[in-house]
Amino acid sequence: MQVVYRSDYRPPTFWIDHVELEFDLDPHNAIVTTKITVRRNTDQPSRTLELVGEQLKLLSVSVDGVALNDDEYTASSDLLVLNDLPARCEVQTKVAISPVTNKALSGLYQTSGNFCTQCEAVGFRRITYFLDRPDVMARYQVTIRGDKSTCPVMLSNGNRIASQDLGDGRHEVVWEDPHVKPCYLFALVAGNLKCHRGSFTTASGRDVALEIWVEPQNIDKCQHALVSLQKSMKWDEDVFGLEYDLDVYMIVAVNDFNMGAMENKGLNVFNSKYVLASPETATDDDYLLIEAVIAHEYFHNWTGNRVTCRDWFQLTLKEGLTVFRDEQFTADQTSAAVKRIDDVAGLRAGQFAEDSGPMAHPIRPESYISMDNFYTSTVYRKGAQIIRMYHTLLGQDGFRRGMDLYFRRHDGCAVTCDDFRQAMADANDTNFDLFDRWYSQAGTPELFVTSAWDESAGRLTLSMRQSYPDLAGDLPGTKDRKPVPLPIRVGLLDAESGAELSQYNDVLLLETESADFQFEGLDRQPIASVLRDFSAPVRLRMQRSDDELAFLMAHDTDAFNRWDAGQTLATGMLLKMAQQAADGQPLDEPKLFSDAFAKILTDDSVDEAFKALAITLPRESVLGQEMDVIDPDAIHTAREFFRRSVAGSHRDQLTALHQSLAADGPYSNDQQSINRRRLKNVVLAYLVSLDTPETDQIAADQFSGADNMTDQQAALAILANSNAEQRIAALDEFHRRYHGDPLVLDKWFAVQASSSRAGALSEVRRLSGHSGFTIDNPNRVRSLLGVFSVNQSVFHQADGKGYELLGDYVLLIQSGNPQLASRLVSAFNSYRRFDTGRQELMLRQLKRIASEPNLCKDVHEIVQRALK
Ligand code: B3K
Ligand code: ZN
Repeated sequence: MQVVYRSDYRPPTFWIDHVELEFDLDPHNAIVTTKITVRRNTDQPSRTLELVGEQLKLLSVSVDGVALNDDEYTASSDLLVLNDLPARCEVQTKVAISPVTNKALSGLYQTSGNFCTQCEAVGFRRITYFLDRPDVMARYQVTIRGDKSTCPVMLSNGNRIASQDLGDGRHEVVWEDPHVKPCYLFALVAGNLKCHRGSFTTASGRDVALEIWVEPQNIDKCQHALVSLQKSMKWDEDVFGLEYDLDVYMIVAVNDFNMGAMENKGLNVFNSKYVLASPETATDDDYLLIEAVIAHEYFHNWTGNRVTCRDWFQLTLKEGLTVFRDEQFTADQTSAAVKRIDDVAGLRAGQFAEDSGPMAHPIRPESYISMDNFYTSTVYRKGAQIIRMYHTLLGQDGFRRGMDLYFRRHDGCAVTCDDFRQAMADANDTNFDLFDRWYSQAGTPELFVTSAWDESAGRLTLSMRQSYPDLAGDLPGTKDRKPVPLPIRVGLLDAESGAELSQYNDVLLLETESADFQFEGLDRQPIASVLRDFSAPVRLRMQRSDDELAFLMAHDTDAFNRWDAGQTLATGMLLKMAQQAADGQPLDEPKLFSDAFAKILTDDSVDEAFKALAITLPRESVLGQEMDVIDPDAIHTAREFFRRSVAGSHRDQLTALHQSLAADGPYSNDQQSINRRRLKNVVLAYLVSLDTPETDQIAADQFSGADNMTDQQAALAILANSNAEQRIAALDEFHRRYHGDPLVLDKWFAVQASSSRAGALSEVRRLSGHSGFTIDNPNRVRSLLGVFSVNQSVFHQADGKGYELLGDYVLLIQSGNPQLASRLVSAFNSYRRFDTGRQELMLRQLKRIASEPNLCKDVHEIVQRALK
């Protein structure tokens, strides 16, 4: 299969200045007529224009109005080659496509009977022959013709400039986008949709119509999305001086979508999961995610659309930067500390794991077979951490200067990560050349820190050293890796009072392999707090006693490190217990953590959301990353024992706390109520871990009495993971009530797929045969199989039955929806980290998948990398 290399980038032989698209919509036989005005690229003199396609049926071609004979071009379903073209001309093609059979959800497809498109990265070629690459930017005019009855609404990018009734039961609408854009930002939506309207007045006084388009039954669930959009628009003006640039901003919610959402110019298409919300159907987390995804796609209007990527290897240019922007936005809307902790927990669970397996790649990859495989947590989340480091080093004002220069230089252009780095450096008269290494090296650096105290000199020395752990296999970006620039935020605490010694607060910059940093003039030995706010995406390796960690957990003024000290403390204890479990020894009581746990719960200086995070134990998969050979059973036994033991020691306190949190009045979605629900539900999980009729009843009561989905779903998930006799009744009741609402039904599947009770795996197998399950809907597949595949102790059941189940579904899904299948198959990427028995069983599935005769290239690429 063809490998694309970053080093092979060449500018196109022609530019496209203008695009005129005409769609005659039909589910089986949609006709797309495309007129492109092309201009030879004088830097790349060639008279040949190669337009790519995919699964297209070519009906006709003409140049400057003259139809070509068969011998004047060569064409296949995926390539159209025109020779001897003049320097400027108009090329017209007509093709037929079949939206209703398009199960890949890329290109033009149908979802719940409506038409919709998805073009990033390379879906536009499934609509028409084109120069389907982001550096070709053009103006678009789009005419849509469709049935008035099935497609009363027909949308595309930009402004609606004309419409007419065609008299035969069909009508026509014409859209024009005044901005140049790459074809991956093209969008079309047509169907039976209703609109929730709002407006926004920009800083310079322009009125923008805001339109959220949804299926009629969902019209009451759009207000949160609308408010989120308004907040995002305001925030981008306030923080970055960026205004919206069209008269209308549309968001369409669709049920079948491969990812979260898509930032098409002026016409975002969203997975309905990230639009629709009501207190009865969406949890607090859903509300938060909706706000974040709406913001993310809106922010792309500048970071992605106005300034886009020269080629797909530069994806982090727009994604890392836009994730950074949405993280800052959420931090400003909620709590910066809690947001940071949530993000880092996600980074460690997903990106750190990716960075240590066969899919490890630099944030700017070197090669791909399917670009869709590189929409990864490395490109997105690690990419955002790299952007954050510029911000940490430059401060908000310096970062803003860099952004301003970036837009001044590159507005309307398709550029590279180097261009961004250069703008940041030039605007601040500094040099970021060493940052290049972050873009070209894969793997998570380890930062080793030791401290030395010189009593007579009153001096503390922190010695720091960075290195990369070796990765198995010959992976790109892992040879001859050099030290990367690491901003390391450090503070010192008085060892007796716990007070911050604020004059020592600093951001140290480690740019070499190792360096010593000294803190002078200290009266007595302080406690160092290192890598505050997680100022660099590394694994911190610092020898600290349990007492020192407990001290930081109690006193650190940096909320992130306060939380992280607790996590590190718990991790150490849990790993020791896992060893005891594996050796058949009795397990130690987690005394030190348990004491700290009780203190946090009564600490008035932190909010409930922070408390919830501080008492949440590290995930099983994160604990696994710290073992030489992952032992899922021992980890599970240890973590369950740990939880039960802490709960047992504080049963009365937890019961009282749950009771007082549950006594809050009716549902409200102010921040404090959200925080209190979050804590309440973590506390409930501790209580139910005690496995007693009384504690089960607390969960059952919460389930049946809840007036909002957050409390109800949390109680259901906890019951689904318990031996409570109310478990089945709760699951049945939930299903009875919500089976008609796809997003809530997803939750019903997900809570069962995340359960680790005995027999959980056969339940997942059984649910895959449930009448509500379908492989045609990505949300449904992810809520059952995606959730199950990260449920460590169940997926990695020693007999390999979990692997078999996933293997079956990868094979079933891959021919229809390659992107979805390739996400699922990635669960096998960690196989080298397990014992030989499990390795064998996972390899068996990988080989079984690899030997499938018509394997799609997405899955092929992941499996080949894993097997290498
Ligand atoms: N840019 C899209 C992702 C497209 C994924 C294509 N397989 C959503 C986002 O990151 O905002
Ligand atoms: Zn994005």
